[in-house]
Amino acid sequence: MERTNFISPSLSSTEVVRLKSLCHEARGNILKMTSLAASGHPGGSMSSLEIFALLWSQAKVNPSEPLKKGRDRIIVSHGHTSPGVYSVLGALNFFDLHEAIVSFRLAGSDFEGHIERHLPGIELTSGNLGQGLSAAIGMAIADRSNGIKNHIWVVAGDGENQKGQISEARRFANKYMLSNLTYIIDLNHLQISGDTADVMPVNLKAEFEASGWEVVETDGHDLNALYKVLRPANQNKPRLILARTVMGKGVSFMENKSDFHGRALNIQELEKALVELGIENNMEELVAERKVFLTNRPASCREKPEYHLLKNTGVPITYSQEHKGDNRSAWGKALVSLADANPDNLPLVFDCDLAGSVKTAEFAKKYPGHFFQTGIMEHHAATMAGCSTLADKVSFWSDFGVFAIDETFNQHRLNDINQTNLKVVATHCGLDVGPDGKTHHCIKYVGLLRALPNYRTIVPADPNQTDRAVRHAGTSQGNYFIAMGRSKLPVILKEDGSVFFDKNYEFKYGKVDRFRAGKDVAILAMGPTCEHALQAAEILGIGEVSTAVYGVSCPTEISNEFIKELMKFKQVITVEDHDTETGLGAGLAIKLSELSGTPALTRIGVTHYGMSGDAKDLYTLQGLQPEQIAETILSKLS
Ligand SMILES: Cc1ncc(C[n+]2csc(CCOP(=O)(O)OP(=O)(O)O)c2C)c(N)n1
Repeated sequence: MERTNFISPSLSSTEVVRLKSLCHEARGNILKMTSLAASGHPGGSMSSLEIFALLWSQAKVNPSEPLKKGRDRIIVSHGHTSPGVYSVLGALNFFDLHEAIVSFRLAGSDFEGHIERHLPGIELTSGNLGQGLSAAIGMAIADRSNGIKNHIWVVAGDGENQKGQISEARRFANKYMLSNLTYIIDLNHLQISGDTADVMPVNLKAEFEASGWEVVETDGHDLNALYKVLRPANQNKPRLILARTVMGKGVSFMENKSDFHGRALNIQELEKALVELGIENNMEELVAERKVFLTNRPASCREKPEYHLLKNTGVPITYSQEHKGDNRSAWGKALVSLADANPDNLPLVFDCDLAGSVKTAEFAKKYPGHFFQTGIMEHHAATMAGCSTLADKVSFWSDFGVFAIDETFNQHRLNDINQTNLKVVATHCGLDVGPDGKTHHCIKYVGLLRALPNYRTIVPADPNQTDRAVRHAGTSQGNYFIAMGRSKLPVILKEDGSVFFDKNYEFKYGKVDRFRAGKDVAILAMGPTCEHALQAAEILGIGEVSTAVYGVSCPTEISNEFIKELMKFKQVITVEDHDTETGLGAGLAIKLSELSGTPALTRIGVTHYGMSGDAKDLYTLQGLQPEQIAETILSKLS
C-alpha cells in the first residue's frame, strides 16, 4: 500500500486499482460477518466503505504503530458501521481480518457490534449517535495545545446529523478555527425509518455554511474525486464533505433499501449477493470456525488506554480556623496553583458561560490559551472535554451540578465507556445553590455517578479538603466528579480546635475521615452537612450520647474495612444534602444488606424536590439543621 499522507495531489493508478480491489473484498466480508452473526449493519458499512478505505490507507496512521504521537486521527461517529470499519482495518493489517469476520458480535470477541477504541486504528468507541464530532474536536484542541500538526477526519451518517449536539459542535469548530478538521457525512439519504428527508429534513449545506464551514460535495464512491476533497491542502477552515453514496452499494438488490440499514442477509440472500460480487462462498468453514471460537477464545488484542496526568500537585493551600469561605473558591485557587506548578503541561479548562460562578475566571485570565468558552452547549462540552483527554491532556470541566451531570449523563456514559480522564468540578450541588429553586438543585448526582464505574466521586467537607481533592484528581488517573455547594463553610476542626485537614493532610481516594470518636451512635456526613453533623454531636453530647462523626468524601467507594468499623454501632445515621433514595445512605444500605447483624440505618437527607429560598431555610424544611438531626437521632435511640 502506498501511503500518501495526502501529500500527493492525486492517487496513482496502481493505488486506485488496489483500493478498488480492497473495497470489493471488503463488501464480501461485510456481508459474511453480518450473516454469520445474523445481525449488524451492512447497508451503511457498504456506503461508507470508500471513505474508510481512503482514510485509513492514506492518512498518517500506521498499523504497526497505531498510537504513535503526532498521528492523524480518524473518528467514526456512526459506530454501527463496524463491519465496514473492521473489513478495511483488517485488510490494511491493523489486526487480524479473519478473526474479525469469524467472531463479529460474539460474546468475548474484540469485534463488538459498535466500534471499540481499544482496537488498533480506532480512536473512539461510538454508537450513541451525534457525539463523534464533539469527540474529534476535543482531540483536535488537545493536539493543537500539544503543538501537534496533524489532520482529523470524522465520518458520520446523514440520519445521525439530525442530532442537536452536532450543531453545538460545528459552532465550536468555527469559533476556534479548527482548519485541520474535516467532517464527512455519508449521504446515502436513508436511515432506519426510510428516507432522511421524510424522517426529519435537514439542510446540511446551509446549516454548516451558516456556521462558517467550507462545504464541498462529491461522489462518495469515486476514489479519485473523494481523495481530492479529503486532502487537506489549502484548507483554512473546518470542512464538511457531503459524500453522495448508495446504501448497500455493490449488491443490486440491497442498493437504496433502508431495510438493509440494520439487517443481515439470510443464507439464500448471501449466496445470491456473493455470486453477484464474484466472491467465494466459504460460509460453511466460517460457521464451523465461529463455533470453535466460542469455546477456544484467542488472546485479546486490546490495548490498555494511555493516560496523561499532571506531574506536580503544587503547594497545597491550608485555610486557617478563622477562614470562612466557599469550596468553589478553594477549587478555583487550587486550579490556578496546579497550573502554575505544571507550566509545560497546562491543563485544559472548559466553561459553559458560568466561569464567574464556578470560579474558573482566574484561570481564564491567567491562561487564556487553555481556557475554552463553549457558551450554553453542555452536551458538546461534556463529550469534547472528556475526549480531549484521549489526546494527552488533563482537562477540567466546571459547571453547575445540574448541568454537569443531570443534563449530560449520556455524554458522561460515553466518556466512561471510552475510559477518558476528565475532571468534572461541579459547583451549586444539593439545595445549596442560592434561591434558584428546584430546577437548579442537583440532588441525584451520587446515584448517577455510582452507575458509571469509571467515574470517581468526591464531595469535600470544607475548603481544605477541596484544595487537596482537586490536586489529587489532577494528578491521578481516570474520571473524577468533585461536587460542592455554593455557601461559605467553616473549616472543619479537630476536637482540640486545630485544623482537621491541616498542612500534612493528603487526600486518599476512598478514605473516610473520623472527625469525632464515639460509641453510642455514628453519624456519616457528606460535604456541607459535615459541619451540621459535628454540631448535632455536640448537642447530643449534652445529653451524654456518645456520637462518632465521620466525613464520607467518597460516597461511591465505601470500603469493607469501614463497614467493619460501623458494625460496632447499633445505630448509624447518614446525613446528606442529597436525595436519600440514591445518595450516600442508599449506597450504604446496599453494602449493609450483604451482611447480617448490621446496625440500624437512618437516612437523613433530601426527600422531595426543594423550593426556592435561602439554603439555610431549605435545610430546615428537609430536617437537615443540627438540632433537627440531633432530635431525629434521639428519637431512634429512645
Ligand atoms: C442517539 C442515538 N439514537 C438512536 C440510535 C439508534 N440508531 C442506530 S443507527 C440509526 C439510524 C442512523 O441513520 P444514519 O446516520 O443515516 O446511518 P445509516 O442508516 O446510513 O447507516 C439509529 C436511529 C443511536 N444509535 N443513537
